Amino acid sequence: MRHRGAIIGLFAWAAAAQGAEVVFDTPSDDRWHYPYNFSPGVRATASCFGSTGDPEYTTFNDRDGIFLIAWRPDASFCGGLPPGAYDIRAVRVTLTGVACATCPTPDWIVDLTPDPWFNMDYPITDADPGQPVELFGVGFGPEYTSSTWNERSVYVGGDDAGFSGRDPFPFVFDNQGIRVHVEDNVKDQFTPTPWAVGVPLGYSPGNQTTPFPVHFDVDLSLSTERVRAYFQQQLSAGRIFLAVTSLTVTSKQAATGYPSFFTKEGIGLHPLARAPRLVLTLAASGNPDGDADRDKRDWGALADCLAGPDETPLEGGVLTAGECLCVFDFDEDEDVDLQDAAEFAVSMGPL
Ligand SMILES: [Ca+2]
Ligand SMILES: [Ca+2]
Ligand SMILES: [Ca+2]
Ligand SMILES: [Ca+2]
Repeated sequence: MRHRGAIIGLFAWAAAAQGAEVVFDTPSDDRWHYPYNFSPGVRATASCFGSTGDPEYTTFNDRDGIFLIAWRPDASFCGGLPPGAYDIRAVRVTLTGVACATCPTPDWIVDLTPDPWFNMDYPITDADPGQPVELFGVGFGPEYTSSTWNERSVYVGGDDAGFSGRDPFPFVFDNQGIRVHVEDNVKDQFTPTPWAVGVPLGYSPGNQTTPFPVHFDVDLSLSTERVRAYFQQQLSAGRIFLAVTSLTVTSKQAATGYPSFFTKEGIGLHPLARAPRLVLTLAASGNPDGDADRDKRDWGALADCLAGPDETPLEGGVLTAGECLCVFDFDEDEDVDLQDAAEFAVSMGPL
């Protein structure tokens, strides 16, 4: 508990530190990560399904249809600071489910709870109908790195010619912080905890003629806060990667029965088609150097930002105006002024 003493009566502190929403409404890269996607990166939709419902498909990845998405912070945002400079309070991804008057009506079954791996092994014995749409982090290697991969990159993963892990691959952290592939979690006999499960809004299976949103609210506390740290690191590195997958049981030629989403190239196919959206809720960290404290060094950076109430923060210090707002606008009124400085002063010390 911070002690704000007499200062608290002067300002509207109650509004502070909830965090401001930063919206990324168009990915830099979005791609259906599937062996038979012959137009990688430019395809208008991406679907998510598994391959474990058919014993013939032993060389395919269990999570066969994967939607890979990445967003880049633009110049107006404070990307590129040290990871610890970002106080991330919430992360929401919204995908738009494909539906239209003329295409096959989506009829995948909504299941909001992960199914144990042994229920999804052949023959399927899933007690609750449907399989959840799950969101995970994205790891790279051995072919690609987070710098070299883009939405047009050549597919790496299992197909009818042979088995291999995906690259990029969806992952969860283990207890040591190692990134563990989840695309073959049935073969590997474990049940990963997704970072988020997709919750569709206004979706009526088998009777849906308009696109609909599917929200994924990330549990940042998972793996002892390593999931939150992942987002901090990706903001710092300049591209935020996520994978949406499912073990949805389907047959080879099925036209529906599994979730399918618009990519950014799908905008225009329907008036309600939307690109994958990422919304970060960021609070002022007061810690531009990203270490474990708010100290005099951070104070020096704040002093360089100070421009007075309702003014754009000053350039010329160690931070740009956008970075000043990102790190020091405690009361979220789009300036860095003495109110913010007072908030910083009462919160100095170890984080
Ligand atoms: Ca794309
Ligand atoms: Ca189920
Ligand atoms: Ca610091
Ligand atoms: Ca302010």
